[in-house]
Amino acid sequence: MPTRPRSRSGARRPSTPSPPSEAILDGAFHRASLVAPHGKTRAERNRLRAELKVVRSSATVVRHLRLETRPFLHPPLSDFERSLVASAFGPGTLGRALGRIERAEDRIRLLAKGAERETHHASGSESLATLVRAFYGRLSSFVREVDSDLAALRAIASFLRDRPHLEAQLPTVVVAGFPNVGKSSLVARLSSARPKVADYPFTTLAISVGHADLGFDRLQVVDTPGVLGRPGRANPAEVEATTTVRGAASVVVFVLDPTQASGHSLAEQESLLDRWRLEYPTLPILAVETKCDLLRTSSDRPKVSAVTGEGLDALRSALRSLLRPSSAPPPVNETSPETPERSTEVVGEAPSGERRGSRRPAGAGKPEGG
Ligand SMILES: Nc1nc2c(ncn2[C@@H]2O[C@H](COP(=O)(O)OP(=O)(O)OP(=O)(O)O)[C@@H](O)[C@H]2O)c(=O)[nH]1
Ligand SMILES: [Mg+2]
Repeated sequence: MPTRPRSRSGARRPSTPSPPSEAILDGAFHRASLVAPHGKTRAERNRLRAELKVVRSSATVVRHLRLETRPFLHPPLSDFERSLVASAFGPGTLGRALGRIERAEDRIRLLAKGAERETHHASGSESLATLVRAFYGRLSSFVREVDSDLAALRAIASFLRDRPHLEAQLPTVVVAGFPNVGKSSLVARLSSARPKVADYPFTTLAISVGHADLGFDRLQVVDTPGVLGRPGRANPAEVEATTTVRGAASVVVFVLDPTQASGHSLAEQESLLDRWRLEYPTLPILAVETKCDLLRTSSDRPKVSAVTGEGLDALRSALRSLLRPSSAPPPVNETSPETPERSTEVVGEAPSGERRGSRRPAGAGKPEGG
């Protein structure tokens, strides 16, 4: 079995991953080495071999580069996915990497065309071999030049694989708030999602989605990492949560924990809520107090408990009235028609007749081109 290299002190060295270009070039040169040209004379076969090596190696490289860019282009990322990528990897990172790889493909095609032409004029096996060697050298440097872009694309692809794909046409409820307040517990109660629940902050580090049926339509319920609301000091999980609130929510359920078991005072949590209302004036934000099995305040906010299930029907009903298009018939399974309970905490409700989930919230910032 191969063993890892050891340093002089005998300790195992951590193996550094090989650059993406290495495997791409190895594969291309291997395929090119298998060419078996047919020709009447040896000179003819030599010339054809050189030509086929140029064609086959360049085509293999271009095909590999295409495979790396394909997940981002066919189908294209949604606006929300682009904004998630931009906030995690820096604005423009994805666009720059895709552009540079596309340019590398063009340069490789041109280079191959030129080398292929030259094989028609070269005479003698020695000069053909020199020509192919020179071509391989330039091909290698073109691919190596985009190594960092290929690595960036792979990191972004892996990031997106770990994130749910949100369906743009479905209404989306984003559950947000401070860390450890009970967001994931509530998402598990409201939807098919089963996120991890634990008594420490930042249990949730990435968004996840569950589905629910409000009687008239399917609904996406998104769990988010906690947000501490420290301006300019947000960690990546917090950035992901605010990007989701801004870019994917039809309605935000802002979870407040009045018990302070989360480690944060109610005033602290309310100040973030007030800030979001100012920042996203057209986004409906439904503030909900959770853990009402432990503490019930005198506020007029909806109260819920993810432990006993208390208040969940009223919460569903509030969401239904926020999300249901005014023209839609009442749900068939509803025994008594519910009067829309407008909480005093709900702001920026969608204009009547407009289904918020069918488009990006008007208050959402334009996603940064990734
Ligand atoms: N008594 C009671 N405990 C709750 C309730 N909701 C959540 N908890 C508890 O609060 C703790 C945090 O719950 P989570 O759902 O993980 O909280 P979170 O906001 O998702 O936490 P992060 O992902 O870390 O931000 C866990 O110990 C839960 O069991 C509730 O309604 N009542
Ligand atoms: Mg959580």
